[in-house]
Amino acid sequence: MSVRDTTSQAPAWPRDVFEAKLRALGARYHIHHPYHRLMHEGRASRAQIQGWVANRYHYQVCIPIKDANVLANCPDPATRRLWVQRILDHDGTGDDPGGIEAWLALAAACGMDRDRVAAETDVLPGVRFAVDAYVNFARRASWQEAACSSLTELFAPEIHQQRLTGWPDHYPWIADDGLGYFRKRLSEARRDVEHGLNVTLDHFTTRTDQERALDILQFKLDVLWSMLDAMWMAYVEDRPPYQGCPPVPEIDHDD
Ligand code: AHQ
Repeated sequence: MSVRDTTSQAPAWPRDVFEAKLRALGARYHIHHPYHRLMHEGRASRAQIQGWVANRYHYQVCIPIKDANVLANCPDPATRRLWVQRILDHDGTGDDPGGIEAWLALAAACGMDRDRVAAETDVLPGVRFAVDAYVNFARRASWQEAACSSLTELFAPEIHQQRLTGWPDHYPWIADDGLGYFRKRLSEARRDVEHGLNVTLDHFTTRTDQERALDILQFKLDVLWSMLDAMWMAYVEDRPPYQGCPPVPEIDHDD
């Protein structure tokens, strides 16, 4: 009998135990990835920071698309009124330029070409696949499952605070106004995750459902970890995709 079969008869965990098990997965949050430790400990080169900024831009611009899929799958106006704020936080409103603009300000503060970042010229295949897996998950899953997948932000305030605290000393070449995105997310992440956690604790009520919720959160942890794995290969191991491949042969043709 598979482990899953035995848990299907097991009683549901109490709400506080379920929450504790979700929070325990923080042990696998990308704050522990060697790439993040490299940046946090001040050991990242300018190129490694710039590579991270360029690739995380793809994640940032896909978040509102992911959240629009959550809205499209959610029949409840009260929930949509809360969830739509996540899109506005990134896309901006009349008086708030939004998180995507703040990320481009971070790129400019890192001495990068805003248009090149916005064109996603340097986004690595592995980053693109991980992020697209997240967007496609939210497209196909129930809105509650997609809400559960956003719970990696339970662990995000610490990582944003680390950057605000450490980067000015470690990376004085980054203009201070570039760190506004991280300041912005400190409060937004806390607000978002309170709603996302309540949706998750309320929706996943059988033991099988609760185990499913843990699997969903692990999937999202995999998304974040895989993005940094791709960046590690490219910017730390200096092994970008196709390095060492022979040139693609030119094929002559008439027109
Ligand atoms: O800047 C981040 C952000 O806007 C979001 C939205 C949220 C989601 O819906 O999945 N997750 C998330 C995250 C952001 N920043 C990451 C970072 O390390 O800067 C953390 C990431 C997350 O924890 O999922």
